[in-house]
Amino acid sequence: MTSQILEFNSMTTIGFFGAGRMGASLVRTLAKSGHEVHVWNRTAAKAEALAPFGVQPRPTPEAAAAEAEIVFVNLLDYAASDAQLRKPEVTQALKGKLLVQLTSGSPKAARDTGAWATGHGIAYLDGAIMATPNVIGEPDTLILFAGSKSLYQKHERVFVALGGKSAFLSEDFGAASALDSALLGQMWGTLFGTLQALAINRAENIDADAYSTYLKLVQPVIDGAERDLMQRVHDGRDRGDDETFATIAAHNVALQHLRHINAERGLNPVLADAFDSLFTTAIQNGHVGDDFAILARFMRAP
Ligand code: FVH
Repeated sequence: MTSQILEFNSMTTIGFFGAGRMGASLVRTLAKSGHEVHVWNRTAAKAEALAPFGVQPRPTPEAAAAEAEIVFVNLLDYAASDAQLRKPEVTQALKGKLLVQLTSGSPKAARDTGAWATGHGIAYLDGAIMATPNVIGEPDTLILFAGSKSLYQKHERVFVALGGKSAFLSEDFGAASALDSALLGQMWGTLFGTLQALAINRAENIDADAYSTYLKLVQPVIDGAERDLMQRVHDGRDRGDDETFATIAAHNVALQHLRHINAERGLNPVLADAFDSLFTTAIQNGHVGDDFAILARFMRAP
């Protein structure tokens, strides 16, 4: 009985702005975890569609926040979010509560919203969802948080229910979005590289299964080069040395082959040309014999 009372007491009344693809998944998961969830969505029908999951639709954001201890926001972007949060009646309804921003945005937008919330007596956590709606609530799902550490710890059960690997990063409001941006940069690098490979496969009639087979064989080499690059940039060992796998000169020669096949086959040159511009800059700055890691210097702010 005691644990049931504790369980009941640990249930939280939650306000939620947004019932899109991600918002609806988050809301259903919170309700399934036993929390009372009051949801508002610009298109009311999407909030009402969540009622069968034990969720209570509310006609306005301030109504969704009124009885809540924690208020989540998951709207399309910060413009949509700010337009709601900064309505006087919504700001008033949020005072004294914890606002958890799960809308994607830049580190600056997160810091600006954190400063705004703090200035209006609203506690703030900024979150970055490193997952798609279908895996919300799974044990391996990762959501990054930054902001009020004490309130993250107080409500950790709520956040871990949304993603079992959820983690608190820092009291810097922008930290979750910054790490999200870095990880997205890594993801898009891989996905855009895949697009270039698939374009060549199609032009040269390379069988998809064959390509996958050989990619698996080469993947350890790619992973090893990535580890070496990260370590070298971390250590500052970006000049050519005896352990350098391939110099800028060697990489650049190989890249020209890629540019030639793009030209010969009429493939979109945009990615290879972007890589070429970095190599050209490095070479023009006297780094033809240096390690690939030297390119990190040309990605940073001058
Ligand atoms: N979907 C995903 O996999 C990614 C995973 C990582 C995190 N993102 C971020 O989550 C935010 C919402 O993304 P979404 O996929 O749920 O997007 P939609 O299904 O389009 O839902 C958008 C909601 O935002 C509402 N909305 C849009 N514009 C406004 C506005 N001007 N005023 C008020 N609300 C607005 C929209 O309302 P409605 O169209 O239903 O009336 C939806 O509730 C996003 O930041 C992703 O980057 C998801």
